[in-house]
Amino acid sequence: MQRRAALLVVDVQLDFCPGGALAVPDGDQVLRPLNRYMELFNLRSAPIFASRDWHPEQSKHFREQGGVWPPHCVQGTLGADFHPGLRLPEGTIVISKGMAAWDNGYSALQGVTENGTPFAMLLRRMELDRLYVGGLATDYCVKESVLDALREGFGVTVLTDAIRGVEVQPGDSERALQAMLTAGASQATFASVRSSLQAEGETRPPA
Ligand code: VGL
Repeated sequence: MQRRAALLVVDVQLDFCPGGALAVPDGDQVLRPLNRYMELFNLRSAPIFASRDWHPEQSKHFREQGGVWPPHCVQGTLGADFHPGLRLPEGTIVISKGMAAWDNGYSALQGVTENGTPFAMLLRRMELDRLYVGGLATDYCVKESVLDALREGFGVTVLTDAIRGVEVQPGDSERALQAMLTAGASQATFASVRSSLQAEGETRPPA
């Protein structure tokens, strides 16, 4: 594990969970593993980012305006809220994306903080060099965020026990994972992430 790693929790919002406007099958199954990851990163004082789709009412991303998706995650609506079962630690940095009517907003790397700071710029400023990524949906926002982060020069580990896909076509999630790995991402699950974080903690020189 690199010294300067952070956790990115992608779009765990009500509209992407069962009962939501664009429900990902078993989308809420990411809650339990992500809560464990957040606890782990938080204990080690590693930064945690949570991205959210944050669309205007009128968006070319939506079917009515020529897009492919039903309206979802409209700014200020209940469906745009993070799932209440997601235990975001204090200090979690929220990244909003898809805020312009022309913007699909798939990639968190194109998102901004509450102050409007571009996420990629913030990652560099914080001298982070690896992102551990989980959330929704494997075949859209997780995939595009991971590919974008790799293009921007960051190391990326996909948390395969903490992602779920939309699966417009069966197999989309598996193809998305393969595309991420081919582009240079690693994959890991909880036990191995925990032990690499521990190993890193042990080798770190005393402060
Ligand atoms: C997403 C489809 C449409 C996602 C967003 O968060 O993965 N998927 N908009």
